[in-house]
Amino acid sequence: KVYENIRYSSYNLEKEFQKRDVAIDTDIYCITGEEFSLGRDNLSVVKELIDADIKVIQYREKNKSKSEKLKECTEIKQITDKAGVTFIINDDVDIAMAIKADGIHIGQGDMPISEVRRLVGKRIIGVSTHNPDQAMKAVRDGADYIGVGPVFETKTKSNVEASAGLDYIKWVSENITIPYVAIGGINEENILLVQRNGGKSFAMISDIVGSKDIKHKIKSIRAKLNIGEMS
Ligand code: 3NM
Repeated sequence: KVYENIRYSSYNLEKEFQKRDVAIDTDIYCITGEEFSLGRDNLSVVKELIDADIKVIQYREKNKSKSEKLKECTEIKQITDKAGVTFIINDDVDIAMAIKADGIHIGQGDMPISEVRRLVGKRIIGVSTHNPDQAMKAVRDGADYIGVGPVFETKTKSNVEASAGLDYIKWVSENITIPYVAIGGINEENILLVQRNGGKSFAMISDIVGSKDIKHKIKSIRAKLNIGEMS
């Protein structure tokens, strides 16, 4: 897939969108997933992430009840607040509001962005996108940042779209003016490839929460990213 010639490439987004100051610029954006966490619960994983100096954490749980999620998010919010870490909730706008989360992340099938904005006010809104059309629409509709993926094949998300590949992240890096986060199948082995194709922030689940030593994993990913920046 080559997106270079598509009609949007000369589209001037700045005219339509006033860039917001978003606390989302980070190197590694960690997402929870208890079923991949080697028996550890989300709370202890979050503590390890904070200990490893992760600055943005998203709570994502597809198999828990609303009340379980609310309880967990309430506890996590106390820790992230103390640590000055940005805490984003996946999908559940009501939980995000109840715990005063920093932001909400929604997918393509969820509520329209305008409706979410009406509910969450100035909180961060992130939107998953899988192609340039969706990226352009999310920007026009007022997303604060977009997810860009799946870059590679992933087993973590069910019903995931076919992988969007490195061309899509490259297109976003050249055409989109709001923060963006690469996602989907990213790991320590392939992260440099994503960086070389325009990736700046990298959202990861399984390679991080699924590693025995989370702190060590993050340290070695960061070492790779630093080398990539220098070369
Ligand atoms: N969203 P892992 S891919 C939650 O493309 C999610 O929007 C995706 O998990 C998207 O790092 C994905 O284990 C799963 O591949 C990411």
